[in-house]
Amino acid sequence: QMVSQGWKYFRGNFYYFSRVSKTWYSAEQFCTYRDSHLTSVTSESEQEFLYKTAGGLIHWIGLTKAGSEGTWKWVDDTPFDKVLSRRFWIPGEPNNYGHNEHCTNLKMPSLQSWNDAPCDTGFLFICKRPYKPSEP
Ligand code: 2F8
Ligand code: CA
Repeated sequence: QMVSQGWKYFRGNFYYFSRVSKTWYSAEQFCTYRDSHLTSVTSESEQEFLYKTAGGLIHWIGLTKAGSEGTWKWVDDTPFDKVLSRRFWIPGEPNNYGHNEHCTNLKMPSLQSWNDAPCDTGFLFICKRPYKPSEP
């Protein structure tokens, strides 16, 4: 029996908090190799779980800009809820600092914790994998 070593369970998903830094895309590749994606955030309780478990360290999440209009998109294809998400940005973010911030990390130990940052910067990261019970 495989027991998802290093993955933490929360409300129907397993989460992996890395101990090494990677660029955003390299982190996403690490996740997909393990049947997961950089995490989406779809509720206040999930956001609370993530920032508390992150322990005050900056972690990439799965939010990146896509298309010519540069709209935010979850890499796991969860629809992006702009209204819900508004409360999760750090006040003043996203600011596209230096016109080169197209990826998002969880920066502060707070419900208002998201910052947009350059995708090529190395940070810790969080993968999320749905819990799928195996057939009997
Ligand atoms: O003041 C907020 C600002 O702080 C940094 O830029 C000086 C962050 N840069 C990185 O994390 C690389 C900005 O993203 C952030 O908006
Ligand atoms: Ca920023």
